[in-house]
Amino acid sequence: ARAQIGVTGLAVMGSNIARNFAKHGYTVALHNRSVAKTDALLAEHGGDGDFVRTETVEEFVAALEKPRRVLIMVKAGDATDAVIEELAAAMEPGDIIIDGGNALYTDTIRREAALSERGLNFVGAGISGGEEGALNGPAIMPGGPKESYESLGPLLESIAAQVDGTPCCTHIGPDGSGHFVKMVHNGIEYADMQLIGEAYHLFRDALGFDAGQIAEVFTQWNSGDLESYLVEITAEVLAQIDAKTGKPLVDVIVDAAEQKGTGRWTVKSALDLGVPVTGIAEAVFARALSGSRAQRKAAVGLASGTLAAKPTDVEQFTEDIRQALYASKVVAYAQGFDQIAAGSAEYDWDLHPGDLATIWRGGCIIRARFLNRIKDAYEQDPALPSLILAPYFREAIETAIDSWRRVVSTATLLGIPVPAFASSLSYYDALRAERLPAALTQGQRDFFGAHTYERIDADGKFHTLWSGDRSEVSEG
Ligand code: NBP
Repeated sequence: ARAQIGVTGLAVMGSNIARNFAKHGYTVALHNRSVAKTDALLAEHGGDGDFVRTETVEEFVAALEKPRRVLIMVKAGDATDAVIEELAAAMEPGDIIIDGGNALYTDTIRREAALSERGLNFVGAGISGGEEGALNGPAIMPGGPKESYESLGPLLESIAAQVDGTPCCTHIGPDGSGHFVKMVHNGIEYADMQLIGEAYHLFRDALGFDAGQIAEVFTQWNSGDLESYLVEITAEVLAQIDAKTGKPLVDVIVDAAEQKGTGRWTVKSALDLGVPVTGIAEAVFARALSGSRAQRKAAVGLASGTLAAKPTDVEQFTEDIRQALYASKVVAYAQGFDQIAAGSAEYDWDLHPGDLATIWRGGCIIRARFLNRIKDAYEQDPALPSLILAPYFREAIETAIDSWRRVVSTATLLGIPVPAFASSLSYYDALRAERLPAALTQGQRDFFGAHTYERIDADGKFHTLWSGDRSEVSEG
């Protein structure tokens, strides 16, 4: 036995991570359900480092140094359970099984509990960065027993992306916490993509820019506060010319967005936790709406009203969109971090938001200059009630606020949908409101269901005898 790590599941992600380990000097045992993938990897990239080819699970497990460390990179769901079962039967107490797939965090909680009863360490590691990240340095979010991180951490940290000498990998917390934060990361990614999409839509339909012009704007933005992987690739996608038609590629792609489900998971979890992640939810719904092709086709031509007035100052409106994007992005992250805090409290995970901002600075899809600001904000005040209240973001929004309102109102008058810009602004306005209409909601609930309400001037719960003499009684 001489391999320090084993990788099973050698599709694109698993192969690239195995190569990444090998390039960092580790001996990597390789396994895949069908041997063909193992052999293809060795044929193409066997020269990347020291690999041990195995065919059966028994051979694979026998090739590993103790405590054995196996990274599973198979299709998330039933396949993961099947592979875990086979491995667990062949492994010994103290060995470590890592699931690097996109597992639902509640599955990870279940798996960790079952495996720890058998003496095995189970680590649910969220891995972000796609194929390229897997090969050259992803962001890794491992959750599981702290002890296992002592043996596993150095390996993961060495293959992770590095920013300013800091690896984009740290022990997140117990059981499902790694996959939970990876899920919220993906939710934030959805919101960020939707916001960028809305900015693009405004340039196209409010200012009449073509894809090439919009690409230039995004390229320029990428050298400022908005610098990020998503803004960078947006410019590249918009600049791409279709070889077949000579048109911008984006103009020949069908405008129906698909999803694999991690955004939906984030919103479902947020609903259960009672956290308003409006930006993420709007992003998930916007993709669903775009995909309702028959309905959309039938609705083309519906009235748009008569209030359309295009912005006259192109330079000003361009800056307005930039500011609206930045402010809405702050809201999306603030909401995502609220969900993380709520998950941490619900499951007793003791998560550290500043650590997450630190490891998301590189490797992952939402990597951005902006994350340095989030890291600083949590360093200054680990108990921030909302990211929006950190001095830096508070001021950024103060600078952006008029632009943000102009963008949302202009879009509304022009009939351009901006669900994420608008809901983020509403969220911000609701958060800072001194009095919300929720008082009326409570009155209604008490009226039809005797659900009681609290008073601003007395402790306790109260109920008005709505169907009686309408006097108030104190409850409990
Ligand atoms: P896929 O998600 O396409 O999974 C293919 C792999 O799963 C193959 O190795 C396949 O073996 C194996 N597999 C299946 Br399917 N059913 C199996 C079973 N019952 N028993 C054993 N092996 C089984 O691969 P991927 O796109 O490389 O993604 C791997 C994981 O990483 C997924 O969980 C994914 O969600 C996650 N992830 C992907 C990305 C990305 O950008 N693609 C990013 C981050 C995370 P076979 O070769 O024998 O069919």
